[in-house]
Amino acid sequence: MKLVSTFSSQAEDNNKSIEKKNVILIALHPNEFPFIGESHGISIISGYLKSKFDDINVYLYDQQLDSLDEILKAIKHYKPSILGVAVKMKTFDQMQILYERIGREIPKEQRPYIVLGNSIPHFNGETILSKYFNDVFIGLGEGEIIMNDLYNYIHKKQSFESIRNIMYIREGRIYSTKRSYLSGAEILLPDRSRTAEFYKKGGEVYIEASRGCAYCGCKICECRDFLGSKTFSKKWRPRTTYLTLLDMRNLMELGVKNITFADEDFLGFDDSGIDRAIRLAKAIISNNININFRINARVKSIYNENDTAEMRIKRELAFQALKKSGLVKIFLGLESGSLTQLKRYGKGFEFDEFKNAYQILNKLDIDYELGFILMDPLMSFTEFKENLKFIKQYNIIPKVSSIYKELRIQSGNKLYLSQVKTVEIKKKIQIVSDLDFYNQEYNIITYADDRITFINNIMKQYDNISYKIYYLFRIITQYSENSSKKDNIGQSAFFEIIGSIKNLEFDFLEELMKLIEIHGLNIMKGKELLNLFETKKRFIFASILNNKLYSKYCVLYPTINKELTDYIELSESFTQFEHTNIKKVEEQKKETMNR
Ligand code: B12
Ligand code: SF4
Repeated sequence: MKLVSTFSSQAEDNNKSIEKKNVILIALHPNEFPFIGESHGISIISGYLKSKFDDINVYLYDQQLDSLDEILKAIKHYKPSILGVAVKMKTFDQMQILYERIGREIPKEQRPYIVLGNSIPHFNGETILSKYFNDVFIGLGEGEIIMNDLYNYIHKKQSFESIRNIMYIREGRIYSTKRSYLSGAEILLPDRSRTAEFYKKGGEVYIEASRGCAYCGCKICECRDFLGSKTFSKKWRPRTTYLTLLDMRNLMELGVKNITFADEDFLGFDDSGIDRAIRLAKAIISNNININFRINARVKSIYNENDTAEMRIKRELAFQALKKSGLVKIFLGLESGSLTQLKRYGKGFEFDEFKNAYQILNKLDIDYELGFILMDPLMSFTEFKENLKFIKQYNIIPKVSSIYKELRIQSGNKLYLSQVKTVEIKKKIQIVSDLDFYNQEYNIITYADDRITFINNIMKQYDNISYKIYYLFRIITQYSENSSKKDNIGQSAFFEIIGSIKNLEFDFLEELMKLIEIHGLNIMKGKELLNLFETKKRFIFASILNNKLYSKYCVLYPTINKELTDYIELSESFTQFEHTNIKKVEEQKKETMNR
């Protein structure tokens, strides 16, 4: 790697005219991302700093609420000593603009120490320092740690060398200090100064009850290198029940009625995690906290085949108690209905465990959404068929978050990537590209099985212009329940809409499967099917727009309306939306298939 050699380190720059007590934290946001939600990372860092330092002033800015001009104005006004930026996935272009404007608009002596944190800097620190910005600090892992130490350093209470979780470049060499993790008790109260603004705009509000994942073993997830750890004791760290409760109480006082636990693994380690969940649920009830909440859980947290009979009962009791205390939905990482694919993903549970978990959730009448990654580049046609069969067998189309979804191989995802590399060498083909830095993904060039490449090419076209609007509906239903309560942004209309889109997608995939079985990789017939299903989809979207099914309930109404109108404008044959036309195409298709 070529390193920059002429660097004047931030750490050696002592002539800054900055306000030592002021700190600004910014969360960048991808352009035109059709969703808003509080950036919990910067809120929790701010809360931590405020509780550690009496004299500190922390100001929160978020591109979802504030323009870049407003953010720059604040930097000029407050002259902070530290500017912490959360460079979340897909925001590196925003970071470049911000950096360039700081360089242009803020005199050198007034420039704060710039710290970049969150996932892009964490996984790409060396590249950022050597190729993009050589005068920033990279915050590794949990940002509370570097921000605490850097603030102490600025106030001459700590040496530069003792700052933890930092990466920086000096005289062409990259240095990084040892990773440190917070204990659960150090997950303090977040700064909720901007929560109400997000909530009022229909944005999602997050909270934590733990950090990390007790399993950290999936080959499609890099949590073991990020907020989790490879070291057993640091993998999963529960927050204190007291602070979780206090946080919820504060949110209730702000008028927030719906929240999502950001925890990757809400229940964590076996017995202790279940006991803790029961304690938390009881405490929520006894403290009269009335907030609906959603959690992420693993299949094994609901049913574990190694459990004793006593433990099995306890698990059910925990979910009953959680439901009683406000749990309205669980996100469950199922990811596949094929045994071999599940193994490749390293999910670490058995299908029998899912079967039991599924029965328990249905019995307890707890709503759930199943994470599902149908397509991965190493998938075989047999696995594809197994997945469709599985979805049908369990009748889970409405529960699967997306029927057609390609695995995203993200930066840092070494375990899955190494499986790809092995197949690439064996088959002498290139399956994935180099890392696409802006998207933070290794793009899939081809699938190992030609039949999957064929299906995927068609599905990509099918998804192409409707992706954004589909994503919007998906995210609205993800953060709501299919209930009749009127204070819920995701009313049943949304579930009906998303249900019909998912059913259509499933039918399409099934038809593609049959086509391949009967006709092989016949491009013409594939296109005919694509046209048919495109027309059906346009019909669904047009009727949503015409009937304004969602307008009464939804704060996201203007966004939905705009996206739908754009889609309709973009789709060429809008004028052919007559239902009769669809029937005609279907009849033609039947004839073709029968020939
Ligand atoms: C909520 C969430 C979302 C929300 C975001 C809402 C919002 N406004 O932030 C939505 C649904 C929009 C979303 C979208 C996506 N997400 Co998301 N998301 C999450 C989730 C479940 C929780 C995030 C959270 O609040 N965590 C809790 C807080 C405390 O952690 P944190 O934000 O990471 O912050 C800590 C550190 O990162 C660091 N830090 C953060 N900011 C800063 C700033 C500074 C200066 C410093 C020093 C440190 C620092 O310190 C913080 C406190 O310790 C995480 C999983 C998880 N549990 O973290 C996935 C996760 C972050 N998402 C992920 C992905 C892949 C995505 C998408 C790319 C998916 C997609 N293709 O659409 C998009 C990207 C869009 C975007 N830029 O936000 C991945 C990232 C993987 C990776 N390699 O980095 C995660 C880790 C899930 C996973 N295990 O795969 N996501
Ligand atoms: S259970 Fe979730 S957080 Fe844990 S390793 Fe698997 S995907 Fe990652």
